[in-house]
Amino acid sequence: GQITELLDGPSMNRALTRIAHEIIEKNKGIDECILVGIKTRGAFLARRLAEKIEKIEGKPIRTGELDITLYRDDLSTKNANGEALVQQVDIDYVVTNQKIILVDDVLYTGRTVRAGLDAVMDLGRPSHIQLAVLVDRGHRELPIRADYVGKNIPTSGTEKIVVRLTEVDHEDNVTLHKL
Ligand code: 3GP
Ligand code: 5GP
Ligand code: MG
Repeated sequence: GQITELLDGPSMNRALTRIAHEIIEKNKGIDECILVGIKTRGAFLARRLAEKIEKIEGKPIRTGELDITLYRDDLSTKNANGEALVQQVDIDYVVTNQKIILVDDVLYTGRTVRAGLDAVMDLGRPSHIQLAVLVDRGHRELPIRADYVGKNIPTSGTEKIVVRLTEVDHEDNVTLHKL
């Protein structure tokens, strides 16, 4: 099918730079913040945000990772009828009274994020949980929204967003694929 480029490498980098600034501004600094990336690509995005935030603030920010797998019969079906399952929690800090910022590449039904919220809240009582995504493609099935969005991309159920990151895909871009 037809492929459209939505973000090239420089545009992606600018969006992440903006989100890094927004995170610092909204939280009045980053002392109580922990960035938690959802594998695979969300974890790389969390590391990129951490690098930018550290450069801006001149001090380190804590990071962690969650591995959440979505069980779906068919990723291309119109209805996202799968359930998200937390496979691994890699957060080496006390979360109680801290601000957790979940990071994912694409926000769609919200079921992955819901599983992420559960996993974090199982560890303690964060003061806040926020969400940063590179792409919000709409079609939420749960009352979940992102606090920081790289780009809003209204999609149909038959379209697919492909996020490529140099860490795993040897290039940075976001493309829309009409199936
Ligand atoms: P990523 O998080 O490394 O980008 O969820 C595991 C992987 O499967 C994700 O990889 C994501 O790209 C892909 N995936 C999961 N659900 C969907 C979906 O509804 N549409 C598309 N296109 N990819 C999905
Ligand atoms: P959810 O439907 O739970 O919001 O998204 C499920 C998972 O699949 C999330 O990790 C999300 O990043 C990913 N995902 C959902 N839709 C797409 C898509 O169109 N493209 C890509 N690359 N990932 C997607
Ligand atoms: Mg993802």
